[in-house]
Amino acid sequence: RARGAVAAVDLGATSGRVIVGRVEADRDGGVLRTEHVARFANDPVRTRDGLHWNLLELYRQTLAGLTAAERSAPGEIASVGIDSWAVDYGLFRDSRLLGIPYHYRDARCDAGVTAVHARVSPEELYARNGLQHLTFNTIFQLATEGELLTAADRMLLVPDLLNFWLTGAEATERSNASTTGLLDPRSREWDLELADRAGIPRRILAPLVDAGTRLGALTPDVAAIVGRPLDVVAVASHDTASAVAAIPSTRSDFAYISCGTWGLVGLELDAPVLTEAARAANFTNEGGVAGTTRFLHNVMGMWLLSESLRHWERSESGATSLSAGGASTLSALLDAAARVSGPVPVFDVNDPVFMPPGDIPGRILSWFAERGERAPEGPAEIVRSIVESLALAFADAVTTGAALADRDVSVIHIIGGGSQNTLLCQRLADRSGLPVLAGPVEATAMGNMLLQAQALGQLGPELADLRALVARSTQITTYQPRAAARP
Ligand code: LFR
Repeated sequence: RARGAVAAVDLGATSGRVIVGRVEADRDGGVLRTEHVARFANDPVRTRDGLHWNLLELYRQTLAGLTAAERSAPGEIASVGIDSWAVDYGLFRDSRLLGIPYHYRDARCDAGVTAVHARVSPEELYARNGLQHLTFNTIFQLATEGELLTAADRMLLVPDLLNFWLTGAEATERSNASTTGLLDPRSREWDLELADRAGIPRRILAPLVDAGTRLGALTPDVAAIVGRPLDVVAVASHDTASAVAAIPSTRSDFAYISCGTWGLVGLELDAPVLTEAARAANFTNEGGVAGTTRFLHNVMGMWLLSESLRHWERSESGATSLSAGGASTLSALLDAAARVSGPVPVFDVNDPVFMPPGDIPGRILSWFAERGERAPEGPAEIVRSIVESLALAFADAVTTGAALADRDVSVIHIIGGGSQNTLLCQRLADRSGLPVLAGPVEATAMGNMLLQAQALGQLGPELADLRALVARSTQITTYQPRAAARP
């Protein structure tokens, strides 16, 4: 077996981290040991033309993180892999980045949706690309680019873009390509005819590669910064694909919630479900590792909590009312929310009004006011209402996904940052009537690392080999449904 550590660069919508991992063999089949070597904020920047990712800063942090990784394990790192959120991209001409990549929460996409739908009906689009309708799907974003699209000779999604800057290799990894709206979910090849009809030049689509493909070594100037010409591997570069790969399950009748900024709720299938019912329910067919389909629905997720907290911390009156309640951090707020007794009103977390950054608590209150319903009062009740509404939306999506795919579900795995939220996990168990298995928190980075370990031949070739290793390497918490607590 090849030896060596691997480094995962995992970029989330609010923060990034670089983790070094080693598969350590033991009698029971080995475990993954991990060490965080860098953490950094990912703060978007609003300019006159909209909301952007600070991509240069993310690249700088990636270089700094890889330098730290090399220092923590000198000479030991066998490969590096990058994953991030999906759909967003940079356009290039002659290898030069054109413009500053947009954030998917920017409000520019409506024109792109209208333009694409005028050429390809929503029904046909779904039959061809299997994607739930999200206004920020790459195909719609590209349709808003105008002249820039005419000038461009390449489009690279965020992880592929960073890989290009690190190595000079231009490729699009398939799990993330599956979120563009331009990939055929059956053949996993670019749908060039669809691109033609949507007015997207074929030349901007890079060659596709599968997760696990070696892209090349760091270029000499990058290697000089990092300390060594490390090898870069395309991992399942869509963060959700890496997270789902790391579900610590040994069975197949599970639903999952990859719970970070978003709550991605669904099932793992052998083939896409492209029915009209799946389209109407807004379920997506994204590409997973080892030929699997991630049949899932985007639920608004922890964004509602993190952005509410940011709003309260920003606004003076909020800060006063928070400290008056003795709760200034998320964990204190969640404790207070757990103590709220009596029924708490719930709202539709997927209402698009909650998409843009800003005053989420205010928008929640307006949501109730517009419907003439009683609204939650004060931060603790608002937080409880968010948690209850998320648990309800998650449970509903599990039921809907199982029905659409005609599958039985006996357990829900929740992974990612949201798996630490005990109130959410318990209420999900109560509302779904199913046991909820929580953890690992760092599922995405683990999936990233283990795919590299697999490519190095350090573990068996099956998805089951990878998952068994995660199960041996993490503490899983079980939440049983409480019949009396069902709403
Ligand atoms: C989660 C995620 C979702 C995708 C959203 C936007 O981080 O990747 O899977 O729908 O971000 O890219």
